[in-house]
Amino acid sequence: MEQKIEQFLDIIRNAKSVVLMGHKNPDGDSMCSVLALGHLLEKNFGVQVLCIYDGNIPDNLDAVPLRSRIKYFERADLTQCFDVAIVMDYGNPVHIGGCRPAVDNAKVVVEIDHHRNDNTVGELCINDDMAAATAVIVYQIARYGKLDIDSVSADLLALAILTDTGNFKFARNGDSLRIMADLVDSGVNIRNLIELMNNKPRKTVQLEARTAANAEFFYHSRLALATVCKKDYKYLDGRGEMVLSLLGQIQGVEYIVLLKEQKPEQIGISIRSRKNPIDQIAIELGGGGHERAAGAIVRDSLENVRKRVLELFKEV
Ligand SMILES: [Mn+2]
Repeated sequence: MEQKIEQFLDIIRNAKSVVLMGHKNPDGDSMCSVLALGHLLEKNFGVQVLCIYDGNIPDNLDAVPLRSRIKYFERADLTQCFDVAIVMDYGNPVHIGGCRPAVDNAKVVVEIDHHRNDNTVGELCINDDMAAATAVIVYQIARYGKLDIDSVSADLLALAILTDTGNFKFARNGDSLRIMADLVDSGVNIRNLIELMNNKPRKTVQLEARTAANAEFFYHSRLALATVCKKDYKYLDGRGEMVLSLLGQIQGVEYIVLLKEQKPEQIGISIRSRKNPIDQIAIELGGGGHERAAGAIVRDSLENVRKRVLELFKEV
């Protein structure tokens, strides 16, 4: 790891222009890690930095520091040849989406990720699948390189860790907690950061509440199933994590499914489990993910997808 960080810092010392990106439809870790590293590199090395994304940024991230610095890929010139492209928190090359030309045109490609990935795109891969967030690796790079972590980068790293660990529920080891302790000692205010993410439009919160209230329950109420139809889909924030989390708090519910009619005949499915693995169900639907948080997109009617999902859960 240290040798790779050393190599990375060497690459940056020799670079003038750097483009950074995370996965499509960025979450807190993806976007804030990109912005934090971009800011650190700009301030500490004087390189020219461009941060880009594909998809949509959730409303709750609209107020994060430097939010305006990350550009939708179509509004950036990706035909230019960057000295370095840094691909972060992406997991799989398909998740790079429309940002891909920036990777293909770069002289050197570096990746920094905490997903398990057999299909890497970087010549240099600083990957650690035990890290609770990509931001954990960014912090380690900054500390190793003795970079100045100013209050903006500190807030961004803290936001990335808070969101990806679900406020530390998913921390797999003590690293993210130790890093947060350092960040708090350096002036980060966790309460303010969480408050900054309470930033959704009223219609979104009302839709989320209504969707949870209208959920159906199956198989002795072990499965909760909620649906967002097409006319409401635009109000849903991100993947609908709030709805999934609300339903997951119900006593006796083991599995939570959210069906989202993104377009006619295109249904996004998010599946969560409180105990048993459900990634196999997502794979059978043509998707994938983690053991207890997975999803898929199926091109069929809402009614047919609902039937198929219910059929698959019959077995579990
Ligand atoms: Mn992540």
